Formats: sequence, structure tokens, C-alpha cells
Amino acid sequence: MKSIFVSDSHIGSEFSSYEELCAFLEDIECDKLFLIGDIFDLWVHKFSYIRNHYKRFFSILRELYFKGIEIHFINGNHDDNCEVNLYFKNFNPKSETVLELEGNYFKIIHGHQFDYLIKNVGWVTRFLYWLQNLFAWIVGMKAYKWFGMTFSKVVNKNTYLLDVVHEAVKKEYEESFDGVIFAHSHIPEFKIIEDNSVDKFYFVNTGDWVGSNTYIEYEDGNFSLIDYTKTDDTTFHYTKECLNLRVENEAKQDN
Ligand SMILES: [Mn+2]
Repeated sequence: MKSIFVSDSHIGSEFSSYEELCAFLEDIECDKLFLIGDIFDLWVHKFSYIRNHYKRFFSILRELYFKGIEIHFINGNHDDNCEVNLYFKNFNPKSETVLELEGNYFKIIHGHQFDYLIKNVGWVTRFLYWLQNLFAWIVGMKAYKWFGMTFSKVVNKNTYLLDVVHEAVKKEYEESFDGVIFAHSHIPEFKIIEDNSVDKFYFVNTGDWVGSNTYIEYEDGNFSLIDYTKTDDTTFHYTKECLNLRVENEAKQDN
């Protein structure tokens, strides 16, 4: 049983690595595909516009669907309540779902539900998004993406910046789940959160298809975080790092 997890492609926005995403999806072979939110960017265009201007993506999804791949669409804050369910039978967007893997239960959720700004001052996030667009326009998309990737790497090395989210997520789900598969931050992560409690808690973040082009793959007890561009080893230091869920004590932790 093989599953693939993808998020944050922001189709419709200038930032999207749309061509790369389509090239990637065209070739995938798996049993389940999880699209974990912000796949579209409805802050930029209406869904009807995206449906008409990004047809390749929809035809790829349809092909995958008819190939028998189980597709799960989890809503993010940029594609809330979009109408993908109109185009695929039994393909209804959800706000979250649960996946059982080798006896481990994972909550799959986009993650904006844990974003302080979105929860409390939604307009600030829209303003910041507007600033981000302006910045990208000024420096150019290539430079913008470089800044984004550098920012991700810096944040990931200074994990205390992400600890607040990890703690909140763990606190919310640790009683019922072994881990979460998350998105939203655009920062690919692969962590085992250990504190004083007995159980380990797995925190997996898919990254994005805006700057990093990363995804998560699960097969036969192993999670892999994969950098699709595979440019060189320095792009992301944890390219294709594996975590064996069946042998918990031997699980490797991201350093
Ligand atoms: Mn988001």
C-alpha cells in the first residue's frame, strides 16, 4: 500500500510550481493520493477561473481517479469550500481525515486551524499575502523562490520557531493519534516530538509546490520526504530521509 501526500501548490497564483506539479502527478503510481490543502489559491482567482485556466491539472486528477487511485482532498485556508466535488464523483473535500498505517493513526489536516493570525486576525494574513505578492513582483519570481527556500532552511534549523505549533498540535491530538500529517507552513518537516510523555508523536509536513517542491511518500512502513527537483543534496538536507514506523526505537530523527 503506497500513499502520496502533497500540499500547498497554490494553483492560480504566480508562486505556484504548477508545471513541475503536473509533471510529477502525471507519473505517480500509488494507491492513495492526499491533497492536503492550499492546492488552489482562491485568494487570487475564483475557482471557475482556475477550472478553466489550469485544465491540465484537472485532467491529470481525473486520469488518476479512473486509474483507481483513491484521492482525498483536504481543504486549506486558500481553497476553502472549493467545488472540486462537482467534477469527481465521490470526491468531496474535507476539513480533515484520519489514516491508519501499520496500526498507527495519523490525523491529516492542512494546519491553518493552528495558525494564530488566521484564527484571530484574518485580515492580517491577507495583508501579509498582499505584501508577499508585492515583494515577489519587485524582486522577481526566481529571487522570491530562492528567498522562500532559504527562509525554510533557516527556520527548520532553528526549530524553536516551530515548537509552538508542534506543542499545540501534539497537545490536541496525542491522546487519539500517533502523529499528524500537516501542511500550511510550507516548511517540509520530518520530526519525532519527544518530551516527558511516554509516547512519541510523529510530525510530518509536506512542504509545498511553491518553492521547495517536496512531498511525502509512505510505503511498507516507511515515510520519505522527497525533494522532487532533486537538484543537489544541499537543497534540502533531509532529502529522502526515512523513518521506520514499525521499529520505533530505530527510527531516525531529523537532525
Ligand atoms: Mn495554508
